[in-house]
Amino acid sequence: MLKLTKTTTFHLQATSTNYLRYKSWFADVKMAPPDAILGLTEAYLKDKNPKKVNLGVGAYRDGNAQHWVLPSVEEAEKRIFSKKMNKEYAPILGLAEFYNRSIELALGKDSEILQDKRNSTAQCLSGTGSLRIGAAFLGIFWKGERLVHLPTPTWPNHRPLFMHSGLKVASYSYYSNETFALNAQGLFDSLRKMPENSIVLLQACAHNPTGVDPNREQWCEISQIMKTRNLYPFFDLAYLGFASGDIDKDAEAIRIFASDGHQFCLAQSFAKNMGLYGERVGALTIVCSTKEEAERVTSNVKTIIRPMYSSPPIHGARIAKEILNDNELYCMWLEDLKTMANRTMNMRKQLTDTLIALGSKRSWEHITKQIGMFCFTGLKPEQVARLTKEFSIYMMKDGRIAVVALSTKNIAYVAEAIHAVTKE
Ligand code: PLA
Repeated sequence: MLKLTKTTTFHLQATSTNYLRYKSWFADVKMAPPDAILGLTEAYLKDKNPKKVNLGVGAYRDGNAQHWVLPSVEEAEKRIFSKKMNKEYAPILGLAEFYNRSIELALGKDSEILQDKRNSTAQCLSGTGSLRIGAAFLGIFWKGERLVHLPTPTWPNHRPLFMHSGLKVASYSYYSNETFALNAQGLFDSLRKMPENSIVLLQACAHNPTGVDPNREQWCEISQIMKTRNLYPFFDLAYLGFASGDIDKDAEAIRIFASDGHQFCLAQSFAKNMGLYGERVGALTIVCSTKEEAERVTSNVKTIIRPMYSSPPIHGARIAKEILNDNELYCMWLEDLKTMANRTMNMRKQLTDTLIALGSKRSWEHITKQIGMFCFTGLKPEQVARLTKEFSIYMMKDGRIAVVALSTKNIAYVAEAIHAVTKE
């Protein structure tokens, strides 16, 4: 007869089939740290302070601090529902009418790559899933230096995403903490020093978290250096149209690289620019040297996707497909993009003006100079800690705030709190 002590009773639990569970398989699994961004939402939701503000995750809010379903998306959904469509599986590569328009949006209608059919494109699970399938493909087929260079700083998910695909990760200079601007010289020097045939992750527009992008000349210089050094570009395009409200302007970097003859990977997301966050709509493109090479690449991309999640979800891709294939909806969407970009720029200005009106002596010029969803405030980790502890304002430790989450409802409170922790 077993003598049950306090510890043994913990391990020995009778189940409905009446046998005893006697050991743990995962006893040595340690608690993982919360996610740097989504962990903030978890903490925010638990906070009881009625004044709490979540400036962590980049999710657009309207003037009333509410989620915003884009009118173009609402209209597309109405049309989809009226068609009473089925719920069959999508093909492994997803909906062709979606992903073909998606890549056309990035490369432009007159793209030679598209005319030559040198693109291997697949619908994937939003930006993250597109990056991840691209990384997995490179993890298997990359013959060069198995090293991906990431900008400093970058979106925290880039590092694990490439590492989980069996690639090593290194950093390159990007941003100056002194000038709050691009460290162009440092960036060029970094590129010149990288081992040839390695991979470089480039954020195509609205760099996360800094909100600082190279200008046209600087992109041209980056493209030339990368060509001379045989470096492989992997573009992350998570904010097309969101940076400036203008698709062609935001696609400038990619089009420069395309016309310079680079072959590259491109991960597109429709989370932010169509507000389809939870629908997980995105596309991966691998630009190849010939149509025949693209076909071989595509066949292998399918073998990566199939055992991972089989095929992508259909609803969000149908929405994007409707918008991208119908002129009236497309024009509506361009207006929606402008609405989001303009409100975001307006919030930047209001935040700066309110800080100055409160008597802040610091320079906040960078808030309006930066673009996209985020502002890299320059706040120190201890100031961020005070904002969270004393004011229930949730933001990334590196000082990044989601400007898109500011509204007339919370901006005065946020500005007062920032002023309180930054005045000497
Ligand atoms: N790439 C960059 C540069 C991003 O900022 C994000 C999202 C993604 C890819 C992936 O987006 P998706 O998978 O939703 O399409 N960054 C957010 C959200 C907005 C997040 O961390 O998941 C952010 O708050 O940084």
